[in-house]
Amino acid sequence: MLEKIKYLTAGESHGLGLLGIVEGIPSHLTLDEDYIKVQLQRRQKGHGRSNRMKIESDYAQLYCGVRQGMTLGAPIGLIIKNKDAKNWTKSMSITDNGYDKKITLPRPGHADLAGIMKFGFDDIRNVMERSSARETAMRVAIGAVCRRLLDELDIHVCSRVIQIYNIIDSSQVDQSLSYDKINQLADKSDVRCLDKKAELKMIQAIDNAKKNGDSVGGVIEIHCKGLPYGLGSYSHWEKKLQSKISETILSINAFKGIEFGKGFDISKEYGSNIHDEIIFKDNKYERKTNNAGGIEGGMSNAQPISIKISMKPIPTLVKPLDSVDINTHKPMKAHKERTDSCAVPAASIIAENLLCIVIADSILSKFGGDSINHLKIHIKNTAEY
Ligand code: EPS
Repeated sequence: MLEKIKYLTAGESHGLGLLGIVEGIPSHLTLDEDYIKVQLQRRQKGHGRSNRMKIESDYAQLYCGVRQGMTLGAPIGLIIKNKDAKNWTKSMSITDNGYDKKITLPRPGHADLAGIMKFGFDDIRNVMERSSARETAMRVAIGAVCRRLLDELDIHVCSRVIQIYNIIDSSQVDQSLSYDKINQLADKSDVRCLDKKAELKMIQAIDNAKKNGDSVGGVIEIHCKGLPYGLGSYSHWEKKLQSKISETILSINAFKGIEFGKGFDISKEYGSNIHDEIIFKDNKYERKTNNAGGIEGGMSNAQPISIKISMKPIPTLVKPLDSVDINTHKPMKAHKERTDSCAVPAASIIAENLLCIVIADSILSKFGGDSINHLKIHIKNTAEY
């Protein structure tokens, strides 16, 4: 659970748009719409996305909480309009207009079946509109606000795609490069992969899936550097940093698993091979390796945080799987409509920006500060930073 930052989103995929409110951002942080737009545009790219991304050009309007280019310490309100909404006016009308075309064929892997059972709907559209990953556009905008705060503190986040379908890029990220540079290199690739050979095969894998009416998932890697000791805590279960990160990251649509550092592979090793030995160099502690991925005992240990996340293949399939009609209970193929064949590259941008929310929250929890200057003074006055 986050401690200092609260945020809410609202909005349906084909409704008028998305609303967001974020509370807990200190005053005096310079912020503008263009800064947020960069992250929204990064999220819209990637090989394998549907034509929906050609319709949308996401832009978050800062609606309140910012004055003269500067945060006020008040809740910040944001609006992203759905350009596609004009094509859905009948189906998505807020008032009852008698529209009666219902979707009754739940898609395996989607929220459809559990969603209608939970809320008592007879039309799957009522579930799919909000369970759609469209909502992540607003979360990226909110993440970008938090990222602006992290910029001020010289904390940086980067990401890349290391697997699509069964194609793996096993190269290590060059930690001597700036994270801006790593993001620039990844952003140049249509699949956000840094290895050119793997990139080509990943694109082919997506094209094959698309040709067959199918979809593919993958694995994303994220890094965050510039962190102090002691974000999170060992002292209480809900304060552990890996729990906070997992809660947020695994809330992203289609994300199924998370690993920190060497992750699951660590369980195959002797302890003596895997724990990161400590040295003292240039008046500070260093580590010979970073297999723990920057977190020990539920706290940041001043090494880069490194995480891997797996994303399942998108469940809306052009060649649909077996399902059952919720009215007749007769076997039918699942509902199909416009869909992405792969959204892993976009998901890496979502994860990057959502990680910024957790890190900003952990920084504010540890150091506090109503204004960005107070926060900086508190950090400077804390010896272990
Ligand atoms: C999504 C289905 C597709 C994606 C959408 C997520 O939308 P549509 O049904 O309009 O074709 O494009 O993603 C976005 C709209 C977005 O902004 O990322 C789904 O069912 O989750």
